[in-house]
Amino acid sequence: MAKNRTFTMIKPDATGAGNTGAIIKMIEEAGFRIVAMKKAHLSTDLAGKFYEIHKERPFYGELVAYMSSGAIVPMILEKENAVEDFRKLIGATDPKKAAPGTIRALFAKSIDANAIHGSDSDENAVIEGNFFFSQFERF
Ligand code: IDP
Ligand code: MG
Repeated sequence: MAKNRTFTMIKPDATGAGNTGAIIKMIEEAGFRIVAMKKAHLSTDLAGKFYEIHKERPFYGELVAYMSSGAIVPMILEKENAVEDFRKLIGATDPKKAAPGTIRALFAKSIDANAIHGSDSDENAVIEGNFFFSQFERF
C-alpha cells in the first residue's frame, strides 16, 4: 500500500502534563514518520476556526476554550494507511472507551481533554495540515 499522510495535534492536557515526549515516542515506534512538527498556542479565534465543523455541537464553546488553554504540538505524519492506523493508535474519543494501550487510554484525562487529535479522512488530513503548515515546512 502507498504511503499517505495524516494530521495530529497533541492537546493542552498532554503538553501540560509533560507527556509530549512519551506520545511522540509511541507515534514513531508505531511506524509513523514525522513530516512536520511545531509547538504553538492557539488563540480562541484560531481554535474556533480549526473546529468549525463542530460549530453546531453542544460542546463547541468548551472545546474552543479548552484547545486555546495551553500549548499544542501539531504534526503531519506519514505511513501506509496513515489515517486509519493513526485512529487505531489513539483510540476512542472517550478515554473510558479507548482500547488498552492506545494513546488516549494511557494519557487522556476526559472526553474533552483527550490528549490528542487525529484526522478522520485523507481529505481532512490535508485541510488540517494546511491549517498549521506551509509547503515550506514539509519535506
Ligand atoms: P475525535 O477527536 O475522536 O475525532 P470528535 O467527535 O471529532 O472526536 O470531537 C472532536 C473533539 O471534541 C474531541 O476530540 C474532544 O476533544 C471533543 N469532544 C467530543 N465529544 C465531546 C463531548 O461529548 N463533550 C466534550 N467534548 C467533546
Ligand atoms: Mg474528529
